[in-house]
Amino acid sequence: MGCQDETHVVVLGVASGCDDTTPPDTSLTASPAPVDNLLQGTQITLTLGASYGSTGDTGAIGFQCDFYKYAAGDPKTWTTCASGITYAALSVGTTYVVKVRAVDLSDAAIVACSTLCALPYTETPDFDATPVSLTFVPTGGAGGGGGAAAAAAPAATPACRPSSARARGTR
Ligand SMILES: [Ca+2]
Ligand SMILES: [Ca+2]
Repeated sequence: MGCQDETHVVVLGVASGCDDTTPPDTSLTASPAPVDNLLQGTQITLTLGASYGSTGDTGAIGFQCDFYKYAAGDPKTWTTCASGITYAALSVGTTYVVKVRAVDLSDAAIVACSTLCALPYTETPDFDATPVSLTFVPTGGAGGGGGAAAAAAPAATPACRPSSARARGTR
């Protein structure tokens, strides 16, 4: 097991440290939630979460998002994002992908070192190596009913017209 805090310790002028090899685990909830990859409407809001599990790590957590059109390929451009982020004005029929990874911000600010920091060392990344990925296609429309409600509305309208026509006709 690695340590949870990469802060260097300096004793008698000699710095030593360790490498936190357990980054936070990412979770994601989308609203509205795509069903069979189909997103109702043209925008999506992501509620992000992260957990260190049972490691006892208390490092501050942040998030990075990689959002792109599937057809364009993954740019692997990770930008800082936060829970509640909304992607709006999406194109109907276009396939989008969003990947999210949690970051141990405390350790990301520190270059980890081995027992002796003077020795060359390649640290384990401080972000979730297995990002959460969500693929979806906006279908347009709005409101809670979706296609079923849209189909029901025209059916109800003709039912009203004959009755109102009869009412006028009898006068
Ligand atoms: Ca940590
Ligand atoms: Ca680090």
